[in-house]
Amino acid sequence: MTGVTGHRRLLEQMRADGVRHLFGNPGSTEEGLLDEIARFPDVGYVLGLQEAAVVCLADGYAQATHRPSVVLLHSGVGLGNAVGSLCHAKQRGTPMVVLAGEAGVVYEPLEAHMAADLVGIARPVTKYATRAVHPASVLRQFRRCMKVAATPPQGPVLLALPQDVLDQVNDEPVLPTVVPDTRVLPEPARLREAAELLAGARSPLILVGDGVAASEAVPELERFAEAWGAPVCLSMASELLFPWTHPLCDGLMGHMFGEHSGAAVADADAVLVCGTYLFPDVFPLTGSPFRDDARIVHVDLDPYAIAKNHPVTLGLVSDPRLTLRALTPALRQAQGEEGGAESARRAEWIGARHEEARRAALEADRAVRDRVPLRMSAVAERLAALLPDDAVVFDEALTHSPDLTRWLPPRLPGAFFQTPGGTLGVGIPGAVGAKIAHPERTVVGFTGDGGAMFTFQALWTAAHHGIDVKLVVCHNSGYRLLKENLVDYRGDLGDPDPAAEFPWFFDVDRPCVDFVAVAGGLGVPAQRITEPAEIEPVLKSMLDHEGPFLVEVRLERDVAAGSAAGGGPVTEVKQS
Ligand SMILES: Cc1ncc(C[n+]2csc(CCOP(=O)(O)OP(=O)(O)O)c2C)c(N)n1
Ligand SMILES: [Mg+2]
Repeated sequence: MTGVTGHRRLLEQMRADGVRHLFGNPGSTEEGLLDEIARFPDVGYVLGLQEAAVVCLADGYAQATHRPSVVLLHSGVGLGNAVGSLCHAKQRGTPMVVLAGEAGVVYEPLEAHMAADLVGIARPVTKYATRAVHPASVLRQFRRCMKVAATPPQGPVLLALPQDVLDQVNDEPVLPTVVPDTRVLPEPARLREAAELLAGARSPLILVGDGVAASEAVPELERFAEAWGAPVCLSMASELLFPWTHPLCDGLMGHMFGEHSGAAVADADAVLVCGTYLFPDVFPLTGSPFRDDARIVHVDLDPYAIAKNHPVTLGLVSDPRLTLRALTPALRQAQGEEGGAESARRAEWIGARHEEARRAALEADRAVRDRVPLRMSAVAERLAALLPDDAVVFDEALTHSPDLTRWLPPRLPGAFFQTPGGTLGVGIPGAVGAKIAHPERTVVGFTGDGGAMFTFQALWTAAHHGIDVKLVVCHNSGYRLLKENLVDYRGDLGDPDPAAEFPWFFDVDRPCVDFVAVAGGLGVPAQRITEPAEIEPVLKSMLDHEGPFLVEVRLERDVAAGSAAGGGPVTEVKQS
């Protein structure tokens, strides 16, 4: 055959789009494409040993770069393994293009072995799913996928690639993908209207989500919150949206019970919602939890998210950064001098309340610093002193996350990632992916002993590719979050002793998983911390080691009654 096949053209297209890594697990239906990869040393192949882990590796990389990552999976079985991770990617809006190989269009009528409806499998867990069927449009479809994945609201997309289509000569032009510019502002009159609705509030509230990070609007959000004297509550947050050290930061809202989200907004007479949908709970309230007289302004690049479940007073399809930047002077003007002074007094009062709560929580941590079994706060306190300022934290510590983030409070955009709830197992591969994106920075990933078991294959990927990531398993020998949520559930049913006993299968302890051995078996050196005296030396060995390293921390497993309570200036993660 003369001419270039679709396999090579597709890789040329990826190169033109600046794709530097293909995250994959190979199979026989993609061999034409796999065989071409060696010709493209600038498009590296990152080998993952299970597709759930492969997608989470690509997810961490995309989170850390805000650009689409590209994944290459094998047929229905590979895509099937990836579905849980894609649920997570869709929920958090990860820009990602998933390519899935299949034998060929010609084999479809034969219902050949392993033929599967890839588009049908992917559709519910992607933003867009399509299949290449002709060599005149393979690159066209790839570019469309890149564009759809990268355009707000970002998300994962699927392109199914029948090998017989790519085997043919492909004469398509290779052109960089065009992503539309979405830096859009509302008309000045609408901005004034928004400012007037918000000005004069006595109990204002800001609810933000990942759209703020996608728009790189953190400094603008700070200025606006300060001008309005409003607490900022983090709704769907999988990265830094607002510095947790800022006096107006009210913490995470949680993702479990609508009553908690409802309580967080119940008193507000004016609410600015920005870059999120309401409410991201597993059990959301069906009625609106807002006050009847609350004035609600929702700013989002995703029109679907605005007034999705509950009415708002004014919806603006616009870019968070530009809108917050323009809204701040408009608000100052609408507030007038007296209103501005009132907002400043309120900001001071909120800040003092948060500082008092923070100081009390740190004091409580210090009081249990030497306890055995260990508290995660004791480890986090020591780690905070050892980490460089620009270290990247990837947090899937679940029930230990509040202990962790009290001592390592996220401060800088791009330096903190967190599971927003959903699929378990994002922590280890997510940190590996983030380290691939930031090889020059220290990256530490945290996961639970439960979560770690879903995607520990990514340890091998780190060892194989020499990815110098640091990983901490918060080992409490079980599914503590499920215990906490059961305490809540029983409490709601009026159980007088809701923490009395739990289903035996919430414990994962006979045998207790030995992560030092698991990591060793996958080529990653590891050490265990069980006693306070071991904390500092083991953390130092981890940070001093060149190459991937895992630390298993044996932690308390008890659950206190009422530990799942939400709302207020707490940093809490609730997952399903
Ligand atoms: C793929 C998947 N399966 C099951 C669950 C349900 N689930 C939510 S939290 C949890 C336990 C997590 O345990 P671990 O990671 O050890 O954290 P801990 O709760 O102990 O802090 C489980 C099983 C889930 N969220 N995702
Ligand atoms: Mg656990």
